[in-house]
Amino acid sequence: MIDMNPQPAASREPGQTEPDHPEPGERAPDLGWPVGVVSERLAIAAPTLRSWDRRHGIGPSLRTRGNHRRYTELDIRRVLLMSRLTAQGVPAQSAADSVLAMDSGAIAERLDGDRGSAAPAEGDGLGRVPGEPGEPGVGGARAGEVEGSEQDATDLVEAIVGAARALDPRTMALLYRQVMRRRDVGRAWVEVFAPALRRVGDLWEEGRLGVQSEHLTSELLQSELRAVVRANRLRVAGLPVVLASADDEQHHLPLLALEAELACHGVASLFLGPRVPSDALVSALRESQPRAVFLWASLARPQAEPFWRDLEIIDWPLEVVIGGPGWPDGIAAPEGPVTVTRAADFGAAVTALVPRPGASVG
Ligand code: B12
Repeated sequence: MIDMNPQPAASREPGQTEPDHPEPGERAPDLGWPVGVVSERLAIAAPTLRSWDRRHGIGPSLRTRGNHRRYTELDIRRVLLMSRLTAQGVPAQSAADSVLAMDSGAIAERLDGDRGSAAPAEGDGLGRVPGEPGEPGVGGARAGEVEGSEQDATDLVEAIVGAARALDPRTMALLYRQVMRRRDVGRAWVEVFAPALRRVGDLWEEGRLGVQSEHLTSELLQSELRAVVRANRLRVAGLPVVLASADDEQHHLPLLALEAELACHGVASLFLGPRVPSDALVSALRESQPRAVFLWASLARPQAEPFWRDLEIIDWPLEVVIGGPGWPDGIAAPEGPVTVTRAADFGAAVTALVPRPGASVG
């Protein structure tokens, strides 16, 4: 969390001087805060602070006699607002222009209004980054951390869509981490990632955003979700659940979200990914003999396809869980020990795939 009010700083007039190097851990000198302290306090990399100063005029208004930068509290608030605006997809120069046009009252008002939709932390100095090893069930908020609010989720969706339109991978990655710091994988997917993807898809359909933005959004999300899987790899055990997208189906982000969530539950997956030919899937099932397989389809599938008939050779109890808007109604399970159920949402799929007595799908 960003501490907005640690110790008061500037109580002298601009131009007054003080020793250049305060002792480590010492209170800020009266003149203001050095760049390293501001960097640590706001979790913004020092080179970024220097660049905002040099290029956009968002920096320290004071200098020591030795020409070292010193930030006043107002300078720090300007930086904080700059970081929020850029995180929301506002180009740096426009963000700087807005910030510099505001007086201290307007800045304070804006920052107060933004509370609860805090800017993403820069660097990895703040809180958990998905993929950090050593925590059980890594992939969600730490105990004691404030959970993301509904407003926060709406702002994050908008900010992610803004970063997609601006083709800004850095901001997008920071936003994804911000989402994952405050939520477990399931909530992150349902509250932020899926709504952001749907918005991106709608904008693409309306011709208001290029497919390159869609690619960027999904590529970076894949790395974030995979980081959760990596961090939990040593915990997973047991027979894997097979995760695959239907034949010719390129969409597979829901599989990645499921793999991450299952990993947090200690459930192993055999992740086959997008466009798995039906015959290859059936072979994989025969070789691995899983208790369950999850199949995703975003694009419309035919009512009858050979896959369902091919399942007749399965001779152990296999639960086939289908998800996604592409599956038609009324898919019938073949004769034998295979059951077919439809998961209407992410939670239903998790319930069906995590072994728990009496689990059912919606
Ligand atoms: C990212 C994306 C891509 C990426 C895929 C990257 C990847 N690795 O997955 C790329 C750029 C490659 C791509 C390609 C294409 N895409 Co595309 N894509 C999307 C996008 C933005 C997100 C896909 C996604 O993950 N959706 C999953 C969730 C977020 O959305 P949902 O399915 O609507 O969710 C519903 C339920 O499924 C449920 N739900 C949500 N999450 C979960 C999770 C689980 C586990 C469960 C069970 C349920 C569930 O809740 C929702 C209902 O309330 C969608 C937009 C969209 N609305 O989905 C378009 C979208 C799916 N794509 C679309 C199209 C047309 C294509 C292309 C055909 C474009 C083209 N001409 O090349 C190709 C597909 C080629 C192919 N053979 O598959 C259309 C499909 C329209 C249709 N129904 O036919 C969509 C809907 C965009 C649009 N609005 O028009 N795409």
